[in-house]
Amino acid sequence: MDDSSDCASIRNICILAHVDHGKTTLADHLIASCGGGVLHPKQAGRLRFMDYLDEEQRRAITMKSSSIGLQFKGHSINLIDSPGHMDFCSEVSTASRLSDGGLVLVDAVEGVHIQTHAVLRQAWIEKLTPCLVLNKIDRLICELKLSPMEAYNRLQRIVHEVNGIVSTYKSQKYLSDVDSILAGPAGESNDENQEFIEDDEEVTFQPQKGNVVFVCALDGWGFGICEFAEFYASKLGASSASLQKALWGPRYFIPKTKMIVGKKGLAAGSKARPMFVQFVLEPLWQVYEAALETNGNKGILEKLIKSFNLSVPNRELQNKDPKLVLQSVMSRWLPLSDAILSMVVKHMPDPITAQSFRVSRLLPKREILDSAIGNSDVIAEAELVRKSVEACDSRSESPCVAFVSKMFAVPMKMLPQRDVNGDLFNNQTEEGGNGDSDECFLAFARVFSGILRSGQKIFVLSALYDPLKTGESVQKHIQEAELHSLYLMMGQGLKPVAAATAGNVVAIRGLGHHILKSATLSSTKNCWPFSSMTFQVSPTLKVAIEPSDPVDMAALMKGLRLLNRADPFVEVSVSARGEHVLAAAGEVHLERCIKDLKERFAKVNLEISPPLVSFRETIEGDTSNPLDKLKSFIGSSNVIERTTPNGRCTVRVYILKLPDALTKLLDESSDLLEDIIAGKAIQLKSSVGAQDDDHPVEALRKRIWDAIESEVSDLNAEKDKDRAEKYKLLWENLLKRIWALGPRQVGPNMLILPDSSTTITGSSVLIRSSPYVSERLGFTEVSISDELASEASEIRSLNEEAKSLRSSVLSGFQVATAAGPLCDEPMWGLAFVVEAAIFPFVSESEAIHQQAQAEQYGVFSGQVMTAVKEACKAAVLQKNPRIVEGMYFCELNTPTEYLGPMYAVLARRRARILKEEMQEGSPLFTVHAYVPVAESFGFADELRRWTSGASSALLVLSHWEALPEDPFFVPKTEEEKEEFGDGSSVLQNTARKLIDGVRRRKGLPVEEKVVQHATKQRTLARKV
Ligand SMILES: Nc1nc2c(ncn2[C@@H]2O[C@H](COP(=O)(O)OP(=O)(O)OP(=O)(O)O)[C@@H](O)[C@H]2O)c(=O)[nH]1
Ligand SMILES: [Mg+2]
Repeated sequence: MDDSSDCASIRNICILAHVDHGKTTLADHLIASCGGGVLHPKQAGRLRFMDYLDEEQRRAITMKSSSIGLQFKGHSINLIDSPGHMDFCSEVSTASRLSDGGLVLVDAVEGVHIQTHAVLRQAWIEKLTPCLVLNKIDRLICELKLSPMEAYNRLQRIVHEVNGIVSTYKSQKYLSDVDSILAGPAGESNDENQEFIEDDEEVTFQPQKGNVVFVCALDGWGFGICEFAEFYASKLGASSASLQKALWGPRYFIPKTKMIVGKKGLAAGSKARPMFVQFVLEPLWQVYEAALETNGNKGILEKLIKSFNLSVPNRELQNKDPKLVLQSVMSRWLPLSDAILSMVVKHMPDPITAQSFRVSRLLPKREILDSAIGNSDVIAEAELVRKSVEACDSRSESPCVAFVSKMFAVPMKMLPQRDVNGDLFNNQTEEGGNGDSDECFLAFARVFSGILRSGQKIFVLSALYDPLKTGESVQKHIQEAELHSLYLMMGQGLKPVAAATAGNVVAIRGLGHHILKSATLSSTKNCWPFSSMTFQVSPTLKVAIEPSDPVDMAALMKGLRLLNRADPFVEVSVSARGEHVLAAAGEVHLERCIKDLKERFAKVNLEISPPLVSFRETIEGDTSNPLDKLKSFIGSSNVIERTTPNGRCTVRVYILKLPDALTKLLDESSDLLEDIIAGKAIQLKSSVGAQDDDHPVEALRKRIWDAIESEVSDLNAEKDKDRAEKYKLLWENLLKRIWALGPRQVGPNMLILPDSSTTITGSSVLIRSSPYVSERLGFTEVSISDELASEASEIRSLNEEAKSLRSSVLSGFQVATAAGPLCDEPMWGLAFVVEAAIFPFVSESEAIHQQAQAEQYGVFSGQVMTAVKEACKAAVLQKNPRIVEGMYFCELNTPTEYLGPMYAVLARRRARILKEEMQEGSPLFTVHAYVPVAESFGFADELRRWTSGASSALLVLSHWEALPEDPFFVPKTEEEKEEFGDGSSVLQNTARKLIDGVRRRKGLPVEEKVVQHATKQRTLARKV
């Protein structure tokens, strides 16, 4: 940490991109030039230094983010390489949290891809300053054989597209990754010659501003506009500043007048090329052609070497491989590391500048409740801490604050044996966890204020810590820990340091027992924890794990504990049936977790179950007109009735399918809903892309209403106007009666109170409650009191009893929505109107017998709960139940000749194609499709096999979708019978197969014919 005293010379940056766009290759070159000799330039681009795990080298993809310190022209640059594969996108979050700038790479041939959107979004969320790197320029020349003009058009289009993405974030129009991809890339255009003029201040990436560079990471060269502007300044007799502006966009040079003109200044029919083409790309193309073509003009290379005074050793020039000759010339003419790092130094902020605007994201201002006024000391100190983070104050007396974005495990033997003073470490003694000292856990952290020293004692705050609260509940969110040692990271290598000042990234040893995934470190208790990181996907691929030999159970459990700590994203849990369940982001991630578990953490043989796919259950929603649904909802044919065994309570349930948009909204907003329902003061969260977060409840209310209206909006207006009005009225009424959501209080199902006009017979009393959720959401006024006017004493006591049974109705609803009738999976998008009426005892004696009854049927409250649960489930079964499955959004890239096999694979996986498109100027075909989660396992592998590895696929979880098939289909009408026979030979449809699969896994009874084709069996028998 040599220059750390001078904060202004530090840059913390990360490299972000879609998978295989060349991040690690780029990092190699930067390390070779500025990494202090850890990598020989000859190996740069081949070794992939940052991919030091065996698994990473074997698969040739990066799986974790790792950091390295570089020195460049008096600056110390901390570079973090991140993975591009969707399965490891959590590592992108951890990397960007610790960085101030992001180099966004885009492959010039493949262009913007799904993960490019994701990383741009991550950079935006974390308030990183991005710079754009267009990589693999060589492929435009050698592979696509584009002319310089075509190449220019392509590069321009990419820059425009990336700008389009960023501007949508800026204007907050952005909804979700997938939505925007589906809408087609921004600025898509078939007009080859369209000129995008991007000199508006607002546009993020502008080559003429210097925050876009063009590189070939494989051959180690790259340039920005300014390199060429300086070179041509003297030649063309113009200032380099004015050239810099002219070397991108529609600017043309008129040799006669030595003038730079716009398109209008050109003579009609002029063949002038834009200056970027004429002065930058054409010379490049010439060098490539001269070097690579057999009869190329070798004189050009010599001229280049001479005019730029390059010192290329003769030995290299004589090399028989023209590619290597080209590489040695190009990397000396336009060294990659200079182009990238000078851009980084110039355009990316130092920690002081960066923290001053990142603080609003890192430590959002808290709303102090009135009740906390007494704690003014604490508030004042916490404010001071925030100020010094904002200022990146590195004085030793200022409070010390750091953020740990992930924990990672290194084998004990990889740790340096000596400390800063050269003394031997006592590595064997402490931590590492439960005597398993093969692995040591290090924290990947950045110091945001003050100085962190090894040996220092520090508080570890979890995300839930609140300095204003005291007592038991808060104590578990704060611990005190001693930092064992600090290391500077050099890829895999670790260099012990005594201290790290604000603005630096370090690895910390000694927190293994204190931190699970991420945490805030602070020297004072009076500090708010940093805001949590956002992850783009959630771990969805689940498998159950058990040891091959039951004796190894303890080892497995220990291994799972270690894995959970070492991987920022994996989730380990125990299912209701006692299985150990591991949830990973995708197949590649899962495979690595299992390998780690087998080889490093548990070291035992394991049995892995097939993936546990989760489903949802709903009812048929699609009558083309939602108004029909309305009719049947009100109709009495819809009702299901259940009575408790003791006959004192009758439960009537009506069921209604929620509009899809509403279900989706409830599903998405679960965090917000949870806060609202729990009655928490909603903080002004600086959460992603929503300015209307200022009034979250109001905004949600509006979105709910929009979702409902959207369903009737596209009806034939004239004809159905009345009915549409009625439909809205019904919903207006229903929204005022929401008692609860379920399952688990926040799911996408509603429990609706009986209408106040519901008449009841005789002396029975309805179990009612206040519409709690409606009140919280502001659909109705909070009712002051729900006491009923006192009446005869027997009615009053019945009312009391009804009140005490409220929780039974509620739990019956929760239990039913958590496990539906088809295969015990949660329900999805249903509203239940539950009318539970209790009757008074018929006679005195009956009351006396209640005790006896309780013995026979269980207590009354339990009976009511069961009746509600049964009625809800029966209501689903009665109304054409449907199974709902998760869908992946999938992006595939395939060379045209493999389209056949690719479509075959897609068809086998029940995929639905959304869009097919030839990528302009390249032999690749891009296909967007939805693939059911249940069919996605082994998808990528199968695709690779069938297309000889030529096509690639990326999957992102997209949405839930109901299968239209009726799982219980039996041919009934004449036509159906004609087609399918009498039903005995109908093959099970997909929905039924899925349901039976889940039921079998869960050990539920499955209706199965053991002998399918008896006649065939007989034939078989005869043959023997
Ligand atoms: N032609 C050409 N190939 C390149 C260039 N840069 C990288 N590659 C190749 O692209 C492939 C992927 O490179 P990596 O550096 O591993 O890509 P990455 O972005 O780190 O990939 P992940 O970390 O897995 O997301 C390798 O085969 C590189 O040789 C380039 O400038 N030109
Ligand atoms: Mg990589």
